[in-house]
Amino acid sequence: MRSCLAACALAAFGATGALAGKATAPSETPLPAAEVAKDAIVVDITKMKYATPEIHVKVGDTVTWINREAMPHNVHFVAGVLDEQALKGPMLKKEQAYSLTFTEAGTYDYHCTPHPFMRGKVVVE
Ligand SMILES: [Cu+2]
Repeated sequence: MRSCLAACALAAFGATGALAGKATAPSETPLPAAEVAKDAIVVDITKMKYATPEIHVKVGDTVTWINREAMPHNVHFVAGVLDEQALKGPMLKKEQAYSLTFTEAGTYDYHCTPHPFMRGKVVVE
């Protein structure tokens, strides 16, 4: 299981480039919410909202979004926010998680691709 995860992550890295300018994705593909560490910094997605729409973290922290409802959601940072290219996270089904590790201080706005009224920001201090 562990080696499969590593291989998959590595394959995704080679295929699409997991590195963005100001954040890195530990895994390009969604992970089961059950695999998220107990002490993780989590933004739940529920009722068509990011439960913590503004989250403050430190440089090097990893933020994990977990979709808690049946409607699929993602996180989408437009071009110029984290990198020259947009970072469009994978769609998360219920109880799937996606993480980003923020490597530079700043304020980074995001939204959900199919639901642009769903908005949030990560403030990296
Ligand atoms: Cu959404």
